[in-house]
Amino acid sequence: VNDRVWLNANLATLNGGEAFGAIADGALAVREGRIAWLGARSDLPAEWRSAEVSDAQGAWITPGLIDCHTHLVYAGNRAAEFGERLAGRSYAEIAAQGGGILATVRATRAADEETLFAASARRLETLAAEGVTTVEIKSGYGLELAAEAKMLRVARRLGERFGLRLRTSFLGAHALPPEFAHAREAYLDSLCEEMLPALAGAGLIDAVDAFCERIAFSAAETRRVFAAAVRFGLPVKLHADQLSDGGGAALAAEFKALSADHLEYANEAGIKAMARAGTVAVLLPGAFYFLREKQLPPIAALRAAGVPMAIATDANPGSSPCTSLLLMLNMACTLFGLTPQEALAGVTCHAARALGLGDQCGRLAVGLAADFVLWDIDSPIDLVYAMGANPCRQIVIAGSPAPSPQAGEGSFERRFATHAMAKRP
Ligand code: DI6
Ligand code: FE
Repeated sequence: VNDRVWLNANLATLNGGEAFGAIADGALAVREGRIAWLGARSDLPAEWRSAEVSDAQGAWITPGLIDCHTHLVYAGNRAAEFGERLAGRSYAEIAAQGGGILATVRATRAADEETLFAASARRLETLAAEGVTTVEIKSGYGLELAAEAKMLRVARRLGERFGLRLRTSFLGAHALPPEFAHAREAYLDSLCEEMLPALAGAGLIDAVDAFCERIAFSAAETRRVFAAAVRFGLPVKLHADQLSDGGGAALAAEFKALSADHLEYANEAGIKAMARAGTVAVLLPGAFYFLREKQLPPIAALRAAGVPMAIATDANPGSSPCTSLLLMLNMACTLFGLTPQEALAGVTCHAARALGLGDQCGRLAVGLAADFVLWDIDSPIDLVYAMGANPCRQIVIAGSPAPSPQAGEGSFERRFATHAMAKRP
């Protein structure tokens, strides 16, 4: 692969500091899939003058966007349940009566692997078309070994097919499956002693997640799952304090979790513990919006404590049927009061950290993967401002330009896959 230098671009590096770490009229040089040099074009070293040139034609370049919390792989949908919620039933009520997550578990268990792959690929196509180059996908709609393995295999295959960086999280502790309805301990035995060892052994898990909530698993139960993760050397993440204060933030910090997610009801002590542990706060404005929650996440306290804030879609059929990370940028500002710079950092550098990838991607910096996006915008704030627009012009992953999602024949998935097969081993 030849050296290539991108010229005539404005760079939003997200390397800290003010104004998106912007470099006007910049140059970005790529060698062997990594960023080899970046800076003002006038400072470009002579050795790069002979590299192949890509003219960015005045585009802004940002790091590839990172969606660090999704439940993108599932079958069926819960549109009817949405109707019921609009008529007054609560999310917790529906869950308690066997709907909610368990409705999706039934559909996902019943779906064959190809059907599950096809349904999930359609969602990923939409998500990726907005400049997303790294995606996290959780299991948790199988809740038995075979179905959890099926979900995780589909997630891995999606990553390969789309040529994306993909991280999987095992969310066996998402809900109690019906066959264990009166045997919580037995389900946790099976999770810790059967499912986790088998799935980790098959290389299907990058991290372990749990839903710590009154309607799901207690802090003590979560602790057991985390202890098992530690035995397998796997990092943990946590759905923490979404609907009530269950001490999730402190628990995540205790296990040096990569991230604690949701956090609407997190308390001050938990937030301080997260800061000390280096645990990222993942904010999920789509779920807050779609469930019409009233309790805002403690943004001021997170800021004051210096906890990095990431933003993700939480793409899932029940609480956030959303495949637009750009819309989440807007909602993070309008609903949660983040600044546009905080929002963009939330889907780049901080999202990378939330996946343990902070030294690999999420910023434009020498040595990191050449994952970046060219946007037809006047300023990075445009990405946060517009709702339902997609100014993505081109996506580059590991230095390889992907075809434009807007142009050409056939589905993006097919074109992206052709590209991925041509360019990647
Ligand atoms: N919290 C959420 O927001 C999703 N899972 C979780 O633990 C909801 C998943 C669903 O309703 O299907
Ligand atoms: Fe979630």
